[in-house]
Amino acid sequence: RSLELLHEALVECRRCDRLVAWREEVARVKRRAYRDETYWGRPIPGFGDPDATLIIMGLAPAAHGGNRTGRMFTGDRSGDFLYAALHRAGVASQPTSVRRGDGLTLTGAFIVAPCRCAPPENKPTPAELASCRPWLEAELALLDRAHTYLALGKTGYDAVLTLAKKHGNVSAAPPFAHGARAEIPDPRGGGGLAWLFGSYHVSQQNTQTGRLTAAMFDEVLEAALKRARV
Ligand code: DU
Ligand code: SF4
Repeated sequence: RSLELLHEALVECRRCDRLVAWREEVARVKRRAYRDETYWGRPIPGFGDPDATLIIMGLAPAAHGGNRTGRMFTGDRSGDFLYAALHRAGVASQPTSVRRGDGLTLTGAFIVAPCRCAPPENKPTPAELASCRPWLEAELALLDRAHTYLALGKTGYDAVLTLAKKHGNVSAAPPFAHGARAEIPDPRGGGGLAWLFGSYHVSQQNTQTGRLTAAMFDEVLEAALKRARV
């Protein structure tokens, strides 16, 4: 219920001028293949199991993916790759994520991002990430059981460390790499510890080039899930 209230407020956010302009322009111009659809064109709430112990930290919505469908990683190649893996691991109820209302649910995992509006070239600025951070903190604060983080890419990895740093020392954490892992101060506060795992992002740029294979991703996901299920 409180997550729903947070999401109702989030989708009204217009704090970042550049991103508001971009998300709305993309929604107006559209991609030819989707021209008969009404794009979401707004901030994207987190998605998944409110009782999750595993938090999957992405980057930002894709212009014609989340920004079109209104759900994290839904309706694009990144999502095809991610949800197929989550389904193999027993986390996602379906291997595909096409649109909101398609019946997909997650068990044990919740997907968030440090930037909630589609940015030009998939690159939010540091100022935009800072503007969006309170939304992330507010959402994590409502995910009571979260204690393990799987970051997709360096921006997500650093976003987790930025939160953790408010609650303790993160200097022992390795820099982002595929397969990097660290025990860190709980990014939600409270004085406990959490685990952070890093993976290359599931973007087409990585998955189409073989930089990130399904086997590589499954391995990191399994390691994170094993820790999340402790
Ligand atoms: O209808 P609801 O229980 O408020 O769930 C909202 C939303 O979250 C729905 O799209 C399913 C998803 N979800 C999930 O993925 N896993 C859960 O355990 C509970 C809800
Ligand atoms: Fe608001 Fe975040 Fe979107 Fe900026 S990126 S407009 S802070 S929801």
